Amino acid sequence: MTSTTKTAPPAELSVKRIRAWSALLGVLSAAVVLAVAEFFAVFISPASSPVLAVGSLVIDLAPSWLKDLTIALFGTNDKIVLLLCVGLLVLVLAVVIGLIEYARPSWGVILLVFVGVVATIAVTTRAQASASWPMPTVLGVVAGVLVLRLTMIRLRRWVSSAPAAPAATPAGTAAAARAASAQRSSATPNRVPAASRRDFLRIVGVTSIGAVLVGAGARVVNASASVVDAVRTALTLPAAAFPAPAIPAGASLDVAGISPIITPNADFYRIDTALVVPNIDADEWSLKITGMVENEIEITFAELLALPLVETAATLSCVSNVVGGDLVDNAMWLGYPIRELLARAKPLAGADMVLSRSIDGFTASTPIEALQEESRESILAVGMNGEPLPREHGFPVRMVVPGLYGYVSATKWVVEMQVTRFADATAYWTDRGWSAKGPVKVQSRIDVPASNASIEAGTLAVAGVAWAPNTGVTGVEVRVDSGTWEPAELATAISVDTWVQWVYEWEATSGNHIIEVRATDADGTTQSGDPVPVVPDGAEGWHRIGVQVS
Ligand SMILES: Nc1nc2c(c(=O)[nH]1)N[C@H]1C(S)=C(S)[C@@H](COP(=O)(O)O)O[C@H]1N2
Ligand SMILES: [Mo]
Repeated sequence: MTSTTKTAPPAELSVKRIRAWSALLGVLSAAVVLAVAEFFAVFISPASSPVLAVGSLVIDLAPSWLKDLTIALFGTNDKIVLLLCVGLLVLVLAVVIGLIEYARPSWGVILLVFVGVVATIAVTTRAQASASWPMPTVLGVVAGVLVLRLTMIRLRRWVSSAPAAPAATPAGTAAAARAASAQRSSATPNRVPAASRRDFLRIVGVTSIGAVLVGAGARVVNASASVVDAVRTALTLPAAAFPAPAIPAGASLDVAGISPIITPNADFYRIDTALVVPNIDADEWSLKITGMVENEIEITFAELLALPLVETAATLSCVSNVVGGDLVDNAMWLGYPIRELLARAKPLAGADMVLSRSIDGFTASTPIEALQEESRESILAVGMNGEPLPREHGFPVRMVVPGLYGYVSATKWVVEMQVTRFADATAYWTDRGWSAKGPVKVQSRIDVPASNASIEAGTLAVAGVAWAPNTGVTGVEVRVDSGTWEPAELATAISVDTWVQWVYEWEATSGNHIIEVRATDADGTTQSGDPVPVVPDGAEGWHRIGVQVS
């Protein structure tokens, strides 16, 4: 190496400098991979970021003697050592990728993609991984490949336009020198060296700054999300002072493909306006009751958990749920009755609405009586199916009001309840054309058979769920090909607040058939067959499917 520096005149680009730049472009591409992956992990899950996933995979795969040795050597710093090792490995790989890509175009890209595939496997094999988890890594690698290619093209242009470096190169750099001279001989001769150099430096500068800003910003967000996740995982909720009665033995029908009576958290539908799920430190959280009250009150998370909590099942549904849609689910919630808190705050006469506010500014307008009635278990929920609320479902605290659509009642990440009047305030979706009040309409859905299914003639279970939360479903009927409505068998509902499973034994004969369902609630309201769109206060109509029987 020494001879290059000694013998070369102050040429624009010595082989040594070309190699240094190539190595740097490898590092830059790796930085772009990580920054872009970190950025998309913000929207998917902090744990889908490839760096941590690779670290975790290494921990899983490392032989136990190595783990023991690391712990023996570094004690509780073993994780930091591991991350440093992964970081060092990434750096070395990045340098190699850059050098190879310059000497043998496309080989660096291939190595980068290969490393990307390994990282994607690491992400996909994490225990909690969902289908979307590989996306940040894949998008990161795509961006990294683009940057590697585009910067290399500009480096080559610069090299080819620069005055030739001296031929004298030590054996070790022969390949790079060959590549450089090959580049020169095929170069477009009319490029001005200064312009190509400027071009190259500009793309390197802009990409570096972008990668650092995006990567660091996204890392900070992901780190705080990880902290909240860790706090949430470590949290043990108190037992309910008023546990829910056992789920009735007859609540679940034995029909393959029917919606389970309790929706697992991972499958529970999610709707909100949050681009990034808010990260709330439960210790910092508090809820204020403000507005038209005698006593404004504030309650912390610890104070809330110390109160006698109730456990109650309730079906949540979205006003945007189309007939037959899946924006409806049922969970077992743990929380404290809102009526008790309102009683402490003492609403003033004339108040008819509570405007609840999320930490991210979303608001919902709930009729105050829906929160005060003894007959309705409206709660400030802290638990969902035996766990603290998942972050995306409102950790640490949300509202759950049986019988009202989510947009007027189920505020997640709730931090304020302002007692007011419908005449004086409007909520987020009301300002966007939706109704100020949103009682849930009685609805029913066919889960099996699937729409357009091809089935064999014979006895067949047509089954699904029906719901009219806070009222209860008293009957479900099915009809085939616009024939007479036949009663379906109802399972035992957990309560009037939850959906109920139903099944209808159908003698399927060959041919194409239309199956429809309708439910009746405890007030005697039967679903109307006239279709009504979701805007402004919820869809109406019968769920209808077609099947081919052979
Ligand atoms: N903070 C906040 N809370 C919110 C919303 C929102 O956008 N932001 N959406 C509401 C709507 S429209 C519905 S249907 C329910 C959905 O709750 P889930 O995501 O837990 O199913 O949350 C409600 N609470
Ligand atoms: Mo909704």
